[in-house]
Amino acid sequence: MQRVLPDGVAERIATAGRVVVFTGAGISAESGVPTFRDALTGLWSRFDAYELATPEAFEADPALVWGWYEWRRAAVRKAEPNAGHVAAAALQALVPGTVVVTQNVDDLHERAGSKDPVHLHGSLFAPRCVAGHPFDAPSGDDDVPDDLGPVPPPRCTACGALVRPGVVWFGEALPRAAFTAAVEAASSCDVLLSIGTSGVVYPAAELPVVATRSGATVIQVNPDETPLDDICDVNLRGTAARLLPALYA
Ligand code: BV8
Repeated sequence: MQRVLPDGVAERIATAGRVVVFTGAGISAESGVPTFRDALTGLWSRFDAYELATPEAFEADPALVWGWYEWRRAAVRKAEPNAGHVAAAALQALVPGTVVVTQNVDDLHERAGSKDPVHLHGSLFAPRCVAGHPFDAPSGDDDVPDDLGPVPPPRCTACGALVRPGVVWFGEALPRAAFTAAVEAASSCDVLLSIGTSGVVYPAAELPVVATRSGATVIQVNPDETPLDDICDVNLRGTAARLLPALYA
């Protein structure tokens, strides 16, 4: 596999002791999981993800929002990790000081073998009731139809309250421990790889800035331009599944 990095940067990565792999929805795109902005096809195409992923939307129409997340969760269950996820896990094995920090709510990093990925925005697989009690999501949802629509959310078996997706919605605080761990990793790493994120959602999008201010080399992998282009040392135009494995070739 041909090398994709300028020489100086290739050495920087090869000698890095601490690496952060910071990922967004783009790393799961080649697994067939729609990116966040594209997570609205078919019946969902008339909605805006930024409006559905809010407490207000869930309060206004719990079945609509719960149905969207069930549809997304089923899509993730049918997907497999791609070469990008596998490369992130391989990097952790090669460089033990590597931390995967993801904005994604899928479990593809885990299924590719990444150890303890930091989930800044929660998970599709950790529903809880609005009072905070964990809820065991039914595992047999592989037969969810592709055109799933609104579905009334279940009720908590402990308190009877509505069950909600275990994700961080817009206007909700990120899990303190996760964000603290992510900032700590970004501020003490030698290299931060920003993979498949549009870099528009905060405070997650601050992490590459934290890294570069701390003297790390920041490398972006994305087919498109993003607001992060200007703060990255290297912008690799291409997909995660193709370029991430090549970083260590
Ligand atoms: C909060 C879970 C405060 C739900 C998500 C400044 C500071 C702090 C907050 C703000 C701020 N400015 C604005 C805000 C408010 C807001 C925000 O950021 N708004 C944006 C729209 C401007 N932030 C919040 O509300 C956050 N909370 O600040 O709380 C607070 C504090 C105390 C007490 C109370 C409140 C919460 C933000 C989290 C929202 N939840 N996800 C769900 O998934 O449904 S965010 C969601 O959108 C994703 O998780 C992801 O983070 C984001 C989308 O970004 P990407 O992952 O990048 O995906 P996207 O589709 O956009 O882009 C994909 C990219 O991949 C593209 O660039 C594409 O080119 C590329 N790509 C495509 N294919 C490939 C590829 N790349 C590589 N390979 C490929 N094959």
